[in-house]
Amino acid sequence: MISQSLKTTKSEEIFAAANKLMPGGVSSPVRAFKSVGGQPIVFDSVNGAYVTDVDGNKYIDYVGTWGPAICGHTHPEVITALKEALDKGTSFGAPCVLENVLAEMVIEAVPSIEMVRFVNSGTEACMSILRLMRAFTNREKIIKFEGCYHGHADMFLVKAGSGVATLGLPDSPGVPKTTTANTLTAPYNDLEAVKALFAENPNQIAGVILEPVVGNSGFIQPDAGFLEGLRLLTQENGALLVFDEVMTGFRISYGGAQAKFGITPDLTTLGKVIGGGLPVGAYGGRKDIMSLVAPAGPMYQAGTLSGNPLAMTAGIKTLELLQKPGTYETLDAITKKLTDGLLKLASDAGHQVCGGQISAMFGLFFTDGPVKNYDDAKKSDLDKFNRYHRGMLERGIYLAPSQFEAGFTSLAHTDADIEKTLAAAKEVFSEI
Ligand code: KE4
Repeated sequence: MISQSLKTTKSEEIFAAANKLMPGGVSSPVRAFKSVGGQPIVFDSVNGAYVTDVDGNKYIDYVGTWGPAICGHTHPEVITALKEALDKGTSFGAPCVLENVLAEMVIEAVPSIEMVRFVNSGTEACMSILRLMRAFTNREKIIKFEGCYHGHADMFLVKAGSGVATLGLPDSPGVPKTTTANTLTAPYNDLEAVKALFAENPNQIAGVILEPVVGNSGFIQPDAGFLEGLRLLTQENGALLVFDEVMTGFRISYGGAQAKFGITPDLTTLGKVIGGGLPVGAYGGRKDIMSLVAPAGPMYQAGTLSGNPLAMTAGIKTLELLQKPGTYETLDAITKKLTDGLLKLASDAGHQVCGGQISAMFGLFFTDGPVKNYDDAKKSDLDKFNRYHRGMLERGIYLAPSQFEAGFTSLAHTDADIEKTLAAAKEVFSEI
């Protein structure tokens, strides 16, 4: 039984069958609701800010397919553009002018990117950029931060966030010790720990990769001076600074977190929003570094469907929509109203709570906080989060099914949606 109040018969039937066909019944672990308990609802369709499940229940959606749906699901202009593109083919496996168009938009928008390579997922972008960091510096060690998630490539599955944290898999079987031996970790927001790693590994660290605003340990913002400190430390040590903006890119601002905070990394990864809901990832940065990528240079990376015309079309139209004046002010205002409202209601109901938002990304923890890193996040009341998630789901509010995820709003969310969400939260906070 998924819910006392929702009719979820078809979801249960379909998910039961899925479990016989696919590991955990899902194509990606976090969707299985393992950490929040209960079974997931099975989607039938999405539109704007809403999801409809196979039993006909409608929800206000704050996951937005994990970030891509920043303009709202099935935006009519994106759908129209895709329908036109379909008639010309779904994949070319050859140069296509649409790649030039999206590349120019990305280069124009993201301060660190002088040249870009398209791939098919954030994982592909992050694994490729790791190879590039090592190729450019001729060093093998990297620094990542506990709780940050950079996709599921072996070398990143060390104290990762998102689904790894959700499932309590501190590491994953199948990852050779030799692969992660060169992955050093530090607590997020801890510059001293990073300084110590550089001192202990002189001239061996290729670079530092991080989520400039964390979404995979729950929502955690960088402390003042943290990003600036990393920029300085990497320069002082001949290492590269890499912002994984797969989640924050074109969401924190049109130029991503790097534009918002005024810190320019050497390299950047992107995904989610730039595909507008179709599979796209990208990595880019300084031209002298990107020129190493095959066939311009010796560092190999390839992909059958990379840069395909459908994904490029969805990405182009999505970024065009985001370029409209006032977009990020609108996103910030609606998300601030939601987040401030949730925090006040939780606090008024007597719960320890902290959280925040930047533009269309938000989160909260059931603890007094502050939550500055993954360890802090893990100390929050996870059981209470799970009761909160379930209570909101039963009232038609679809939140990310894990404390170790962030929430996402879109241009399709209205004041009425926020009011409805806060009304549901008021009830839930009174009973959890
Ligand atoms: P994908 O391979 O899932 O496209 O991207 C990996 C990735 C890389 N970097 C960051 C900062 C990311 O957030 C992600 C993927 N995000 C998760 C949500 N936390 C995707 C959801 C899922 O794994 O199903």
